[in-house]
Amino acid sequence: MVMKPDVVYRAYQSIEQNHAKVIYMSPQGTTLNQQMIEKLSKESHLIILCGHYEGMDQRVIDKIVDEEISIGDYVLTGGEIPAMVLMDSVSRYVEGVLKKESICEESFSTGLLEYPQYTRPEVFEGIGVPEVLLSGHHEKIEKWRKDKSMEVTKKKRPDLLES
Ligand code: 4FN
Repeated sequence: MVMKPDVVYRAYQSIEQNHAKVIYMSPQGTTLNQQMIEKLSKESHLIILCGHYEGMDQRVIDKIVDEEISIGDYVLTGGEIPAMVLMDSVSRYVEGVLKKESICEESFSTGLLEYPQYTRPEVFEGIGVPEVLLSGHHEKIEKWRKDKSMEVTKKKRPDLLES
C-alpha cells in the first residue's frame, strides 16, 4: 500500500507556513547527527513528513520536500518514530524547553561522550564512589570529568574524535 500524493498534499497545504522547511524521514536520507540538529533548530518552522506501509508516491516528495533525513540503517514499519526522534532532539534547542546551562554543559556539545555519573548511596553493594568526587574540590572534580570523557570516548567511540 502506497500513500496517495493528493491526500498527503492536502495535509501539507492545511499546515503550510511561508518559511517552513519540509523534511522527509526516509532510509534514503542523510543520517542525522548533532550538527544537523543544531542547524535545523535555527529554522523558524519545520514540517516533518514520514511514510508508513510501503512509503509515499514519489511525486509529492519531489514537489514539497526540502531535505531527506534518516535516523540510521535498519528496517522500520514507519517513519513516525524517526519523526519523533527529530522532534525530541531539535526541541532541546528551543527557548524554554531546557534550562540554558543543560544545553551547552552537555558533553556532546564538546563532541565527547559523557563521564560516569554517581549519586547516593556512597557505597552500593560494597562498591564505593571514586574518591575525588567526595573531596568537594571542584577544580579536581572538573579535571577528573574532562579526563574521563576523553578516556571513555577514546575507548568506546574513537570515531567521534576524528572530526
Ligand atoms: N522506513 C532499508 C532499506 C529499505 C527500506 C527500509 C525501511 C517505513 C515507509 C520507509 C527506516 C529507517 C530509518 C525514516 C530500510 C526511516 C525509515 C529511517 C523508514 C515505511 C517506507 C520505511 C537499508 C536502511 C535497512 C520502511 C535499510 N529514518 N523501509 O525501513 O521510514 O527515517
